[in-house]
Amino acid sequence: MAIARPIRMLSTACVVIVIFLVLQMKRGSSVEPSYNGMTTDPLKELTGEPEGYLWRADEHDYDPDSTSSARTNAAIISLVRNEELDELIPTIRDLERTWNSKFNYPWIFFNDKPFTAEFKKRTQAEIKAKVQYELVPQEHWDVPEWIDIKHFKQSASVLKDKGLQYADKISYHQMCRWNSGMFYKHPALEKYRYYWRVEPKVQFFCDVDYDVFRFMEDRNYVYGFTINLFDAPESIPNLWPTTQEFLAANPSYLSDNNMMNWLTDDQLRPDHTQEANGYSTCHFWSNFEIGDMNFFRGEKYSAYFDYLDHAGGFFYERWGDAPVHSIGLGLFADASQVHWFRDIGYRHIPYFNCPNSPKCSACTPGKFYDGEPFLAKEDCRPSYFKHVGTH
Ligand SMILES: Nc1nc2c(ncn2[C@@H]2O[C@H](COP(=O)(O)OP(=O)(O)OP(=O)(O)O)[C@@H](O)[C@H]2O)c(=O)[nH]1
Ligand SMILES: [Mg+2]
Repeated sequence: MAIARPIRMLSTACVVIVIFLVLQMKRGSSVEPSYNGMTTDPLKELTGEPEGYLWRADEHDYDPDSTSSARTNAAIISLVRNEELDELIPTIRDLERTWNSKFNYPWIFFNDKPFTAEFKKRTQAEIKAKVQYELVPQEHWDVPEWIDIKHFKQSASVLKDKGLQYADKISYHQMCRWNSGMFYKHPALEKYRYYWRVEPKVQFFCDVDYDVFRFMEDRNYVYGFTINLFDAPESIPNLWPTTQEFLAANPSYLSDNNMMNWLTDDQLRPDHTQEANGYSTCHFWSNFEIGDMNFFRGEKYSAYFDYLDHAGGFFYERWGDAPVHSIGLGLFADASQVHWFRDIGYRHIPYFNCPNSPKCSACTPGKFYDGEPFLAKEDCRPSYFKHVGTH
């Protein structure tokens, strides 16, 4: 039976439209991966332990009370408020269960106010290793005398109107400054080299069966991260211009194998790079850090922090310790000395680092965020992997 001509024409048109749409979809999906170099998320691939020699608790002495243990000079550190105790306890349990109950590194808690007896009692009950409670010296916490409080209040109110979280909370600015350039000067940390920073409410998902501090030391790593993110450009408009002034005055500080291409990438989120005056805003999310304090105590980072501190942006803007640490590392460290701990399952709301590994449970491999879909674009790993690598 012959098909009527109009029906034949309509069918042909439908086929042409379908072919056109399929071709368009294919084109769209091939554009993004060609930039980001992340056609598949490495966290979806099976992840094992890092290569090379690893120090294990069943092969060395990690007894909490041993005076000749295999522990290197390192501590777990946490700046925390008394009122965050209930949120801190599950975090301590997570890290003790997945890692520290095997290696028994000391925990050191820091606070700008004295810890309560309840805080000490309940935290101590969760930890076999030694625990210390330290007050932050006033001269490390107080707003420096060169900061004009009236100017701070005016700028904070402008930033708050722009919707910048915590902009008008002075203690948040003090905390960011302390984490940027003060924590490693605390007398209780003087004798230590490596630290693992922990915040209340974060979660750990994977068994880690090697001594991560020895791992850092053996490979001469200066910094380890889990999550790589974009920042709010409105919090740091003058951070990059101020950094450039510092670099112009100290050109020899720039590492030969630096991460400048990651710091200044203007392809993944051009609007961010423009708003932050040349800085991509990409950073290591510093609520998780495993680092070598000798890097921060060194001449280059120390001079950089002092320069930033006197420029006033910790108060007149809302410079965070994450971009400040990251820029310092990106400029002064060797890129090969920074390590992505892909095997440490981690969450600070709303982002994850969740590897595909039999050692992990209770997180979804490769899932980056929990919440609204717009959060997906905060992931800066495509730029980091492209410019620096996945090591
Ligand atoms: N002792 C003390 N600790 C603080 C203060 N402000 C922040 N902290 C701690 O500093 C760390 C970072 O503060 P958060 O409030 O978590 O900041 P954030 O991670 O940017 O914000 P959230 O997304 O709300 O978690 C946490 O470990 C806090 O417990 C403070 O004024 N005093
Ligand atoms: Mg936090």
